[in-house]
Amino acid sequence: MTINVSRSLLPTPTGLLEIPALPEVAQTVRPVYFSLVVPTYNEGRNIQRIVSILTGLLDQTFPHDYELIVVDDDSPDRTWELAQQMLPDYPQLRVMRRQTERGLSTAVIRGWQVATGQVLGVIDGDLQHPPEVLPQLLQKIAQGADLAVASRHVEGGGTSDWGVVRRFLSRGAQLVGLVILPSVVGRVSDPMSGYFMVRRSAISHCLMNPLGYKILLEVLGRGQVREVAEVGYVFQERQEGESKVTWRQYVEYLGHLVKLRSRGRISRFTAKFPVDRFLRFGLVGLSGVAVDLAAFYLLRVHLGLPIARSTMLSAEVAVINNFLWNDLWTFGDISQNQPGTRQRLKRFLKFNLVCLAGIILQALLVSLLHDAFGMNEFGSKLMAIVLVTFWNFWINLKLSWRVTDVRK
Ligand SMILES: Nc1nc2c(ncn2[C@@H]2O[C@H](COP(=O)(O)OP(=O)(O)O)[C@@H](O)[C@H]2O)c(=O)[nH]1
Ligand SMILES: [Mg+2]
Repeated sequence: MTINVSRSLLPTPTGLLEIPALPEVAQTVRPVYFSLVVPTYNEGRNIQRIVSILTGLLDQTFPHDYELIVVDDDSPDRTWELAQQMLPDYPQLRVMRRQTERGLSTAVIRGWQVATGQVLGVIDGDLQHPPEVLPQLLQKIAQGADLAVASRHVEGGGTSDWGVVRRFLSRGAQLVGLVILPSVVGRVSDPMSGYFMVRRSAISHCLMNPLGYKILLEVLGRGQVREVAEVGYVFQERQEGESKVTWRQYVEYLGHLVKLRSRGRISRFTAKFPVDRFLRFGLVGLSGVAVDLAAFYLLRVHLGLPIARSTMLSAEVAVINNFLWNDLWTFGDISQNQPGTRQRLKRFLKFNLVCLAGIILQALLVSLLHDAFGMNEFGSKLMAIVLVTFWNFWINLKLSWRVTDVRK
């Protein structure tokens, strides 16, 4: 009889995609510390392996204090049934077979709705997310992060052997996201990650309404996530089964960004525009102008270099000047948490790229203001400088000096 009970499937929640708070959960069941959802669709060839690896790992860390929730969308290959067969031997395993809804993001939320953990996580069911990273993610949460994301784009992260096109598409999608929804997409280095954990308290009672694949966007866009931490991981190649990603997911991704944006939730994270920081950034920018002119004078007059070379070199000297001041002063508090020459070099490279993009943007704006709106040349240039300074500041804040670690 016990076997019958333990072999039964979880009920599938319906209605609003809202996660209850812990006190409500605790009234009906004994909560665990950690609930990990594994969304699956046609993962029959992976499911048993991943369940046994994950439980093996979690049994060591949280014996009896975790649950593994497989949420399968009624896969034609009967993934859910294969998982169900494991129930008697894996007491921490739960299985849900969804028959009325489909889609990765909603599957994850439905899983979290029946979860009892204080910490809610998600990992792909195809072994492309290395399970060994789990303890590191959990450690970040224990250290105070509200959200710990496994990232391909930080130290220790990567993609096994992705071709140029795939990398380009992935980064392109990220860039589009940064333009449409900078305050959400810019908070993590890998906003497309489907491998992360979040404190229940950060997302309980937020009405979710995701579109498509990118559940992390939804968590960042609607939750109350304060501290974010990242852990590098290498996205493995699929050994068994097939990816379900098609061109449709790219379209859904764009729709998801627009949807999140139009809900006006952005202001909630950014809270207020960081005026202090912006003023410091502006002052550093002005110092850069002086440095630029002085270096130009030195190179052109004293060293007699050609004008084009002097211009480029003096501009780079100004970029270095600005970077150093910004790194020490404007964003000093953030840099402190990302120590080491390597990290600094990375920030410097990003800063350079942003400056370069800023120059191009400035040129475009000047010609637009001048040619299309008939503004005079210097007026256009001044206006373009002001606009690009704002843009520059924002992108640098979100990209070069992004906060990615838990405050010490
Ligand atoms: N429940 C559920 N899981 C899905 C769905 N689509 C994909 N998945 C699962 O989500 C994970 C990631 O999907 P995958 O197709 O491998 O994406 P990729 O790794 O980006 O190519 C895998 O475990 C899939 O089985 C879906 O519609 N419903
Ligand atoms: Mg996959």
